[in-house]
Amino acid sequence: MQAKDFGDSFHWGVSSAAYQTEGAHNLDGKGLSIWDDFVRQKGKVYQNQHANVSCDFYHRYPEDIAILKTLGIKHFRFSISWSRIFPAGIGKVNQKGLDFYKKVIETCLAHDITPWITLYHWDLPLALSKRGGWMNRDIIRWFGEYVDLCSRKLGDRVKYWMVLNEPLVFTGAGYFLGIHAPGKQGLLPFLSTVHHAAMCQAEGGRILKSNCPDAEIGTTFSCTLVEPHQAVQRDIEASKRTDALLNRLFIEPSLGLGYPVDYFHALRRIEKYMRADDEVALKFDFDFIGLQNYTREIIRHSCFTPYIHARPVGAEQRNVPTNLMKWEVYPESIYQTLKLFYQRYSLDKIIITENGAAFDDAWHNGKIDDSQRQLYLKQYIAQCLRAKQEGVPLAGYFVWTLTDNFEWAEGYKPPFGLVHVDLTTQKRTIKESGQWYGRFIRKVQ
Ligand code: GCO
Repeated sequence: MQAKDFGDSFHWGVSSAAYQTEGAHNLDGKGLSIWDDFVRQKGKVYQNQHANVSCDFYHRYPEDIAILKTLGIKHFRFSISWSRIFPAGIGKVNQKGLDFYKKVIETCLAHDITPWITLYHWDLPLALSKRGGWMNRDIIRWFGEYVDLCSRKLGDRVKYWMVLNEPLVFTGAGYFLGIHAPGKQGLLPFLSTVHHAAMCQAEGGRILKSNCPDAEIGTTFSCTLVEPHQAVQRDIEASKRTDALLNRLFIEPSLGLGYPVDYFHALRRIEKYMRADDEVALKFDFDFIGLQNYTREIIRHSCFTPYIHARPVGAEQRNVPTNLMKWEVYPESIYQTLKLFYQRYSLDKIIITENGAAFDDAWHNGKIDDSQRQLYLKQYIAQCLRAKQEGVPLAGYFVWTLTDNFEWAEGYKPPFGLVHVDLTTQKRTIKESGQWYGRFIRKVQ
């Protein structure tokens, strides 16, 4: 396999996110986000770690972008921190925050690197969370103000935009399970946030399109190959419900198909939050769909799991290869997922906006020999090629992630980066996987 098999116009990149990398959590007028607050609560994050400094992308972006240049990575996906732009979520703009993103964009462009911006990667302004956050329908207006400002101020230089990052994860982990910020739990907080996030997904798309008519507007979804544990009716039904939750919940309303309530009955209660014209307002015709795939789940029926009556059979129980997140390493999952999304929805353009893995990295003679990550990437990329050769309109692939960074509730324990960061000295060391990825993609460019 060679990168040129994907074609000359294929976008090879890396992805990152503001809260996970920037640090500078309270500098230059930035307001706090729900993650700044969540990490202060004891016991929420592995060893009570936080991202107040993290890998200090806020000050070290020139160095990190220079690494992209050295490796020949021409596409860089990063997110904007809403509370750096609007410290209180709405109202007064923090010019220094805006200037920071302008500088990051300028630095990318000066190095011939294309910036891809995600508007929301989970760091809601704390001030808005205090007013109900995603549970409050007013968020459609608040988010609209934020998207409008970013696209007007930065739109002349940015061609690729994504509205939300993995809405299922921030609603599910943040408002149902309570394991991510803001730590809310229950079906009703979850359903209200799902509906408001789905409304913002479409509304954000419309605002971007109207302010930047020449830009390509996308949004991203986490997606997981779901397979039944055994070929018995109960497990098959359980895996359909899980698929509805993991893979269909946010894309289907945007395509005008509504929420997948037939497969997952508890979702019917979402109607409580819907108003007369919402079904139409939920639709938006995205220019591309970002898919983020890491693994597959094997699902069995379970009477004890509320609402969904399904539970995963963990990778460890199945004796299959795993990474540090305990996720199964199963390269075919990305192929199957690409095929599934394409066949189900006839999408015109798909980008793999994230794929990658956390492994224990070993130092050898001053180098980080992360052959497992390198192998993982090679195998997953080969499965992407297989899907592309079978007609899936795959136009890009982004590795999660450039530098080791703050992995949410897992803290710094699982490193996903192509570049190691010593958090004490902030020294960057390109891992063998990063060198390999660079060599691999430079062959076409
Ligand atoms: C997500 C996010 C990233 C993660 C990555 C590894 O998918 O959770 O987009 O922020 O760090 O996926 O878990």
